[in-house]
Amino acid sequence: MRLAAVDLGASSGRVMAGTVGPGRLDIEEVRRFPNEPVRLGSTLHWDVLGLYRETLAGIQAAHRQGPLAGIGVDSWAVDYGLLDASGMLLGNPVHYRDSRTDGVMEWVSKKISARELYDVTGLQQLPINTLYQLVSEVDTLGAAATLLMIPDLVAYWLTGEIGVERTNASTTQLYDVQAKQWATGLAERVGIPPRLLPRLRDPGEWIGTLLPGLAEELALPELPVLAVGSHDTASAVVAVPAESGANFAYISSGTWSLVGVELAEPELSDAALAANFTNEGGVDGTIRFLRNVMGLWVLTETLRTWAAHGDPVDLAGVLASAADAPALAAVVDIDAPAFLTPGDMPARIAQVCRETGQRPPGTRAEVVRCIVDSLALAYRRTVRLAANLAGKTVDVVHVVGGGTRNHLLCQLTADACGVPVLAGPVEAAALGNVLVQARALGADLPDLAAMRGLVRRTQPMREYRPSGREAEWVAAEARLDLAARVT
Ligand code: LFR
Repeated sequence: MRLAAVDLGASSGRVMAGTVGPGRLDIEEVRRFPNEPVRLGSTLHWDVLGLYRETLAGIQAAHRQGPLAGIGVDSWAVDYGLLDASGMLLGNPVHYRDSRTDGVMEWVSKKISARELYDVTGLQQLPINTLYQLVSEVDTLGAAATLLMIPDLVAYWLTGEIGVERTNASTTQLYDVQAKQWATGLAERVGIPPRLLPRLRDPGEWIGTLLPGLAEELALPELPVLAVGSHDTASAVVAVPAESGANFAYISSGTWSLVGVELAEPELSDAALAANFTNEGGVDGTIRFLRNVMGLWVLTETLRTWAAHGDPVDLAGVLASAADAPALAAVVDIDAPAFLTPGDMPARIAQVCRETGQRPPGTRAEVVRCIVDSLALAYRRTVRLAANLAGKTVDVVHVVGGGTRNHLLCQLTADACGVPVLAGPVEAAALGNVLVQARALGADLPDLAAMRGLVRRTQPMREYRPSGREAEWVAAEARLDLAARVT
């Protein structure tokens, strides 16, 4: 059966066509498009209508290449659109990197303690969380009738059906991770009207069929639209090709790097709260116990800065030179708030190096090496923390997503973590999306183990073995700890 996966990432979107059959799983890219934010006045927006237009064109092209049995939509998390009572979009969705949430986390923490928020939602504290975004616009919520997360908004435009899928709801910090319902009590206490929070959907649920007018306009049949793990990370984790019973950690590596382990129940200990680990909802009721590491965003924003200064560099070339640059010469805390917002990353890296008593990287290759070393160091810490906090052993780290193309980063991840890295598949989110649709339409994929087995048997993977330079990573980590104490 052939299925369309609409996978909208923070840097690019794509429509992929997947074919699933007994022992068969193929995925091909039908349409890829950039996802470029638009600054309007002082506010950073998503171009959500542009994404919708590209989505339609992608679905249409996918069906022309071979009849589709279903469509599933996943995207980055935490962002949303608001509808009025007549179902019209109220305003253009705002980008989670917009500065409207500055100071909001602190304001909310005076009303609801971090401990209480964590007890209910299990979520890590990040200024990007939906909760903080909604509080930042609380005065404008009066006109809103319904909140839809980005994939739910696209599904609504496709089908006319309203609802929010659970894996993405779990990233809002307005979802009760144990009761598996909206945390309406928390919402009310910060002025968010609970009426905004619509009915929840499970991955695999039938959302509806393409609206007749839309189907006609696109010359398509009224195809079914199915709920998938609509949070891209939830879909990506479905497609982690782990062996049944393996002790694995995963890194879903893209704009962000989501680093953690899979659990059956949320882990809400004081230590997990202090380490700022999140308990996001996964497909089939699993918990994604992980931390957001700043990810390839810092690298792409660095390349963007150089290009904006009229001096573009080629990624493959600069990574090759970075591989030859001195290892661990300068390392930064890649998760520092300084790296969250758009801007001149090389200047910020230099600044952080100076503040922490290190010589800033000089050449471009050194800047890139600093970023890649710092990412690998963050992976080392996070994988170990996840294992310790969850009482698990990690024997292998699975890296999935676009970051698997970065061989230097994969090798350094194996070196830093001290265990083998298995890298692939690249298009994990789209594969997870397709697999959940296929199951909903009757494919014999009863559980995550079956889906992962199929990915393992059909998709390319590359292994990286640690090169045994543990002492250098221990020393770099100690340097970072020391620097954190100085600043
Ligand atoms: C990855 C991701 C992360 C989420 C971040 C912001 O694409 O979905 O899981 O924390 O984007 O939405």
